[in-house]
Amino acid sequence: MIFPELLDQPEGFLHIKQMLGRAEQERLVAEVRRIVAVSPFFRPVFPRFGKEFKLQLTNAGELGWVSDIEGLRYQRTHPLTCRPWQPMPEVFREIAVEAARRIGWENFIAESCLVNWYADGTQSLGLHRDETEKVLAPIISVSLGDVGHFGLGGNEKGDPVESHLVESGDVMVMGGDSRLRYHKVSNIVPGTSDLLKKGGRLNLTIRTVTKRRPEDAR
Ligand code: MD3
Ligand code: FE
Repeated sequence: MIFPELLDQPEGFLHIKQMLGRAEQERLVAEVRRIVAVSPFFRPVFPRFGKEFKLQLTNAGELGWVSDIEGLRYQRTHPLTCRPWQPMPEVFREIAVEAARRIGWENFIAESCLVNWYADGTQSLGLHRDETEKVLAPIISVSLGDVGHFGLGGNEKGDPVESHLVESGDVMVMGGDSRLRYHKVSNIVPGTSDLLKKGGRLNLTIRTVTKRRPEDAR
């Protein structure tokens, strides 16, 4: 089967606009509320300098991504409560498996879900690449709430950045030769969605961190 989204996409990067309908978006938000009740959002700091991130985050799954004065890493527990992360919701896993399949990646392993919260228009995420993971499986991104601007760069920090509008219900897949591209998030537009009562934008990134699929065994 050929998916229309596979046409006209740079290799490995896929933006599936409106993959999720309103009811499914609401289910995901309910899961996030459940996660946050046990694993509250926290504002991490950058390694070495200790400057705070603009956004807040939490995680679900076996491993969660954290940043503190010591460095960037995945760990099994919340940095403030010291309790294990909540299990990966089955609906997160299902969406990630389906999205990964659309770039030809079968049997995606959902080991970690990083939940980013951009509370308002002042919160953003600077240009970076995701390289804390031990395995270069695709990363699946789910946008919920207000519209944001996702900037997709290249493999070098100075490469041109193309801007994508990301709306509630959009899913992006970053795999193949796009997996290590630089990217950023800026200009969340307040009042563009009524999904979240308080407004703002939630982003879920569903990730494989350490596990290799049987077919990747070398
Ligand atoms: C492109 N989050 O948490 S997800 C992040 O909307 C992060 O919160 C953004 O970047 C957000 O690290 C965007 C999209 C994303 C994730 C990984 C990528 C885009 C990517 C890897 C390669 C290229
Ligand atoms: Fe990233």
